[in-house]
Amino acid sequence: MIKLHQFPAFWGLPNASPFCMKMETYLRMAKLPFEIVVTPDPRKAPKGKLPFIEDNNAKVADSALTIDYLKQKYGDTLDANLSPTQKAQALALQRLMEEHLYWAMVYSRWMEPANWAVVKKTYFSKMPALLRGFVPEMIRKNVMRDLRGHGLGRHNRDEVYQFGKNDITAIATQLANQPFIFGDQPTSIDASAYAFLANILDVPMPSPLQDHAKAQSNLVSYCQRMKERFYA
Ligand SMILES: N[C@@H](CCC(=O)N[C@@H](CS)C(=O)NCC(=O)O)C(=O)O
Repeated sequence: MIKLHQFPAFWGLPNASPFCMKMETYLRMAKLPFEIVVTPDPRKAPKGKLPFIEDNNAKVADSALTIDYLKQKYGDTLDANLSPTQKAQALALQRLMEEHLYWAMVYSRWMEPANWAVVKKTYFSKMPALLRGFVPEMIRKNVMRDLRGHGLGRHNRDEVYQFGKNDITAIATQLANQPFIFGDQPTSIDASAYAFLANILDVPMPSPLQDHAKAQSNLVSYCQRMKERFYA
């Protein structure tokens, strides 16, 4: 059976890491049997990030590479009917969410003082008290470094959120009034879209990103639809 290694779940979400939630959602959507291995420390993962899977003797890291692997090994029921244009659009949307919107979300969690207090209390609650005294701040410094390295962290607060809000608007525009990103049937890009949107909408960390996502009623009902269909 496939083992999905991912962070512990918080806040009633399948996972507070959008990449882990994307992976779990994909496995559920593709109806592949799997079990979850809660792995709080990403340093033990093959590429130092979560999620990764174990499938018999293979370890596969990175959600996109894992989905490619699963499609090759177990077939591609979700995306088989997408046209080449839709596949190109899916890739562009995936990059928008995973390589750009993600960082605005990271900013909202780790840089906003009130949200950082929530993150600190939640993510590190199981850590021994001695380590809790300094490890969270150390990790926060690394996140700040990564935000700067990515480039989004060099902008001011308003600019970061404007970039993120534009991304959310683009997803809402693509979805329009369809049930799923490409129409009546869910495809693998819905695993990403649901994971990233729910991680903005359904977290106890207010931000202009969350306000903007809440104002897009099609995105709110989309998340509800995905939840009912794949996490009932
Ligand atoms: N490209 C990777 C990204 C995974 C990723 O960024 N995971 C984050 C959690 S959302 C992580 O493990 N961060 C830990 C770290 O950077 O130390 C994927 O698609 O799986």
